Amino acid sequence: MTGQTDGTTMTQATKGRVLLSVTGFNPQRWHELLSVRREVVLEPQAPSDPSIHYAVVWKQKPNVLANLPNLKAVFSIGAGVDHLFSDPGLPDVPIVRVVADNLSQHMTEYVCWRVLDHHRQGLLYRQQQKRRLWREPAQPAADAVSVGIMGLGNLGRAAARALIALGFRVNGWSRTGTAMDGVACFGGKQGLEPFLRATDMLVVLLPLTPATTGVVNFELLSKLRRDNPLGGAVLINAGRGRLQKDADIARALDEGILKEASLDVFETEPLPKTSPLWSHERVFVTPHAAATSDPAHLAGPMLDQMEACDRGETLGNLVDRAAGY
Ligand code: NDP
Ligand code: OXD
Repeated sequence: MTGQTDGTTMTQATKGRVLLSVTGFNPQRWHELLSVRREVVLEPQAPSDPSIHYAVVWKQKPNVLANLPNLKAVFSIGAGVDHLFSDPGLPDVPIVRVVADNLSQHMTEYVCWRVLDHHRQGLLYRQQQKRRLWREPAQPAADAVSVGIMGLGNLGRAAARALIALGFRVNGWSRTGTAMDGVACFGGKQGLEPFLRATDMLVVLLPLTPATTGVVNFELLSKLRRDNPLGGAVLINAGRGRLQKDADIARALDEGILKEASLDVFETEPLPKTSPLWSHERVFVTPHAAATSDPAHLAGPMLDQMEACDRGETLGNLVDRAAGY
């Protein structure tokens, strides 16, 4: 039960209900955890169901939110919100996205894992092991390698801090070019080329918006620094698949523009079985698994925010609709 400011008491039954609208995974755990404090439904009773005050969504069915008259806010189950904006019936209510230490920690692990594997020549050692070869290649120092992070937001900054602690030189590119200690920061269109020219290993942690769609293309990859101690440029994308052109990455690898790539996201997901990226010997594929939202960490803070909203307080972690992230 939750006390209200007007002295009445809100019970589970009198609080607005939560619509949980998810495609692509089983929402059972989210259902259990959100139901602890609110009634949760998987479908509105009618398109204009007045009992629904909040929606918790991941790739919701198009138009399911369009006509709910008492909807106060939509909560994205992920940090990214492109899945919401692709719905033509998205209503004009506040959108809250995931910003959580637990998610940043997972993404930092993924980024450090992939950066270190490329840096410490994991691919070469796996090939040598298959051939029972006992050979030690030259090992560049971390401070001889520049990792450039495209998208220096919550996840990019957390990864940058860990990479700095590991000894890498870190560059960051963002829309505004906001400064960060220990990172050479570049901003906007004019900052992109100098950022790329100073980067040996590119980590993409951008949101997908109209401005970023397809940005990781052949032309961009051609500007990365190839003459470096790693013996070539490396791409790591854990942002969104439609930031990149899959075919351009394959071409860049085959033409020696890229040495290796680690890809967690793809233009089409699941990655079609026919994609040449699956079998490319210099590509490391993971199935959009770099940082998965954990309901055990996220459902409680979402319910807290719903209660704050009911009390008339401002919501946190709001999406800027004009910017698209
Ligand atoms: P934030 O909103 O905190 O940060 C976004 C960053 O991207 C900011 O630095 C922003 O610039 C920058 N940016 C946005 N648009 C542009 C642009 N047009 N040009 C240059 N820079 C731009 O997002 P998060 O760090 O929380 O998350 C980033 C993305 O990671 C998510 O949107 C999602 O797509 C992806 N993700 C992937 C996961 C996975 O498992 N693969 C898991 C979780 C998230 P500025 O600082 O100036 O605003
Ligand atoms: C997210 C994701 O955006 O998991 O959080 O992709």
